[in-house]
Amino acid sequence: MGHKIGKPICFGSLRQSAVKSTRRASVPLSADRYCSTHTSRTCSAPPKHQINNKPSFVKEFSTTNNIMSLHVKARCEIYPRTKDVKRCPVPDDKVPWNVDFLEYAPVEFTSATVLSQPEWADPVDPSGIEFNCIDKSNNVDRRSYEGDFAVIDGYPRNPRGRTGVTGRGSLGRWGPNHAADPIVTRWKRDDKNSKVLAHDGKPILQFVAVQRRDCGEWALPGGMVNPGENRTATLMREFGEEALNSLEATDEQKIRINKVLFDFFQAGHTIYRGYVDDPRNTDNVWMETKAINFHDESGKGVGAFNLHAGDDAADVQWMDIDSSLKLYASHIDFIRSTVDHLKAHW
Ligand code: RP5
Repeated sequence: MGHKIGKPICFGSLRQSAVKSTRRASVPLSADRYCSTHTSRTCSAPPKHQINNKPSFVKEFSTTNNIMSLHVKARCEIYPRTKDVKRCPVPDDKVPWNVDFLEYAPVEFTSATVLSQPEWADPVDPSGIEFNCIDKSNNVDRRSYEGDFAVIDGYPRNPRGRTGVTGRGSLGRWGPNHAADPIVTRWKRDDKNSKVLAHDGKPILQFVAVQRRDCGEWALPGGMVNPGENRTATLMREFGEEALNSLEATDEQKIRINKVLFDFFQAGHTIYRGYVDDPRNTDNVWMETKAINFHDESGKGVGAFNLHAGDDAADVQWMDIDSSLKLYASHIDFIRSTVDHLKAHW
């Protein structure tokens, strides 16, 4: 969890609709407590049951080592950390851009924090940005794991389809916002240090889960890739800050943590790279990640560390994995693939 988002609170202003094909709202800015661009118009909402009923013709998206279905959390009703930014409902069959949706009238929203242009955010106007390449002027990777994405009148378009919101929401970068997620695992063990087996005879896997401060959901301790940073460095930094509270460690503790993490994070297994079904996504910005599994087979290395929540994490724990888990964004898909990879109980 990298960017400190959702800080209060002032009033924003209207700006041009981010997607030309989207009819622009003409109502004044709502005097809500979010410093944002936030415009809305009535759009004909489909009956609620249509939103989650995936018609059989809807394509499943193939990604590295994984199948991710149509984005769902990126169409959640209320935009995260707002009270009244309501997405225009998008039924499953209207998600792909190549399906006509004439009534589509997305709400436009960019948070106050993003508009204030902190160092991790792009300018309001994306017209000077070159997409689908590495942006050398800022050292920002503007490429997508999904391949080249469309840029309509200067505005990048979400490769997974409509979300019901335009603008940047609470994400800083136009287009892909790159993150890295460490999936740190060990076997659950009993008092005698034997692996604990589930009823199916398979060993139970545990992973390091953090509770996000922004929404209270459990998640992988991932975070945004800083400009110019390689992903291993991001993984180590985020894991150290969120799961080991390295920001508040003494110098001596920091040296020890970094030494163990440096060795441990050398040999990972890539579980996934691609689009994340994150609730902050909009038609113009979206999360992408590389999720890498680091497994402590003996449980004597990182598996023996005492965890301490830090930075954006409210809590941290070694969490047992099974099919009943509910996690932030599409993290459950990454965990499921890790279970398959390590032949663990699900
Ligand atoms: C998710 O958001 C990624 O998978 C990653 O875990 C996280 C990065 O965002 P922050 O936690 O930095 O807000 O989409």
